[in-house]
Amino acid sequence: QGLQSDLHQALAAGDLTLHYQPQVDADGAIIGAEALARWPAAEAKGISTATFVRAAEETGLIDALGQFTLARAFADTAAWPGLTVAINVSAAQVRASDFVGTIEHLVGEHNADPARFELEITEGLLMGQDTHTLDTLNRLRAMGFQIALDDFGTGYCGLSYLHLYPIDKVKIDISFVSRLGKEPQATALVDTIVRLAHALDLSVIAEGVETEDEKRLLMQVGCSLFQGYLTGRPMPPEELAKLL
Ligand code: G
Ligand code: G
Ligand code: MN
Ligand code: NA
Repeated sequence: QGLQSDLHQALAAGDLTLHYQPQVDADGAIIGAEALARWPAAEAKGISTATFVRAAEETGLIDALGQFTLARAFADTAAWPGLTVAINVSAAQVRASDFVGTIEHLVGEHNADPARFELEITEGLLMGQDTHTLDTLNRLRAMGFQIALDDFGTGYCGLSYLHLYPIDKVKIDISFVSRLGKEPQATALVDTIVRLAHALDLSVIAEGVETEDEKRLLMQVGCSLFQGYLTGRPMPPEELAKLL
């Protein structure tokens, strides 16, 4: 209750910001960045982004939070030509009756080029296999947005949804990456995910890459895009701009 009204006020007051985590290729070149919401006043009280995003999802504030993130990412990204920026969107946002209209409005307002953005969805959104979700994702794709499947491998859907839905990229979940080099089966598992993605013409990025060893094992199985503390923590936009 308290968190809900605090977040409502913070959004209205413009107290939230976005940090950006670099995504790099095999040569270390920054090819993109993931936008991650930050609320400094909450963080100071020990409330994580995951906690307030979940609260927003549970209380209907996710549309307002989502609109903040989209608008801020569209504005920040204008200064970074050539970079693809990934934006997390919650299932409840995509399922809202007029997500496409909302996003069209924001694109117009910021004169944004959808082709420079990737919308990160999760398997949970796809589990329902409903036509509204399929239609929404198809329309976003037709506008030029790329669709990435976040936390890949942690959900409970079958593999069939991978070709039923318009998906461009999968993000290998950190839970697989962090087992590389520790558990013998981890490499085989990641190898299978990469092969599956490539067989379906999807690109693959590994998230939560923290060590050179993980990066090396990922490259060995054909994954050549990385995101994680090894190549850069989430940082304010000014800091990312300096790295570009
Ligand atoms: O850096 P990290 O602690 O930021 O993120 C925690 C969780 O919050 C992740 O699951 C991430 O996807 C999610 N998240 C971060 N920013 C946003 C946002 O702007 N919108 C949504 N829907 N989720 C976000
Ligand atoms: O759910 P999603 O994948 O969007 O969230 C990514 C989360 O992972 C964010 O909270 C982000 O801050 C965090 N993160 C990014 N890189 C690393 C990493 O190398 N290690 C760990 N443990 N977390 C990371
Ligand atoms: Mn994400
Ligand atoms: Na993830």
